[in-house]
Amino acid sequence: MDSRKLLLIDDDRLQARIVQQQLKAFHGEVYAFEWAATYEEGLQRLLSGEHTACLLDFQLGPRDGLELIREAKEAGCEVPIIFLTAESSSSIDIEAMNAGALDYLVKGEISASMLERSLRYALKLSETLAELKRLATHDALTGLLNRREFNRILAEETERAKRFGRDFSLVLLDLDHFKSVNDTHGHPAGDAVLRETARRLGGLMRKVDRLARFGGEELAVLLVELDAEAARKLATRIVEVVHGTPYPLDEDGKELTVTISAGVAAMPHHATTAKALVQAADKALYAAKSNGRDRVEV
Ligand code: GH3
Ligand code: MG
Ligand code: MG
Ligand code: MG
Repeated sequence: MDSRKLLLIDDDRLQARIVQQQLKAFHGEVYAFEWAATYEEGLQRLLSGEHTACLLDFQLGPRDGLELIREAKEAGCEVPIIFLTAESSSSIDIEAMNAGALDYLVKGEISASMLERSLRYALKLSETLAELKRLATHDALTGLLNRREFNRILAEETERAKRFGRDFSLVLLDLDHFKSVNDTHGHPAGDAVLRETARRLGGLMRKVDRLARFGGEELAVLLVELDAEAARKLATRIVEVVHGTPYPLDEDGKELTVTISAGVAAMPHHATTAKALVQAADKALYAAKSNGRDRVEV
């Protein structure tokens, strides 16, 4: 069973001991336990994002847990927070839920089973959120980043490149005569070619590179710290890895030779905005198509 980490933010040492004790009663599941005794330490730990759930006390010295929830949410924290209050049915519970707490437990009334139920709920929620996030940022057919997420990353990278004077490059790719692949072998075969192309490209990327499905049969690669010449070399390898090995077709061992064209543009050499960079790469891609396809243009 994988280890999950629970964060308790509470200035009361006794409460910390009770919770830690109750976690031991869980059915064979390992919950690592971390205790923060102050507002500042608690917030800092919470923002590390390494916890499955957080139990948060209301009274925390001169500040309170409501403030902490709001501050954490503002900083983008997505860890489910379970609020601990001193007495039941106070307006503080409602305020805590409104501020973004997932649940609340009344101190002194917390049993191991209540804690377990609340934590299971929190865990389920964070898994659901993670899945929704994946669906919103990735393309279902290829598993690559979708265009919206790629554009977000591109804008972020453009800002970073400007601020720190770094190079980065964009490669736009478009499968050649893809309409005829569909027309000749059927749409499912076309889908398989797209998936296989995504897989082959993934094998050429460094961990920091970002690969996206930009449109129908168009892919995009963002290459950090690579100038136009280095990006051209990588794009050439992409073109070779597509052309070099025939793609298997479903029908009795038949194979299909596929080619792809690439357009490269580099920041800041060809453009200084994300929009202009995409335009420059698109123009280069158009040139690759006009010059005979199955090639790279910069
Ligand atoms: P070119 O070399 O000029 O790029 O020619 P092309 O035939 O690839 O270009 P065109 O833009 O005319 O056709 C693109 C084709 O890609 C048409 C469309 O049906 C197909 N396509 C787009 N998305 C998908 C997809 O998800 N699956 C499949 N199977 N085909 C797709
Ligand atoms: Mg307290
Ligand atoms: Mg196209
Ligand atoms: Mg095409």
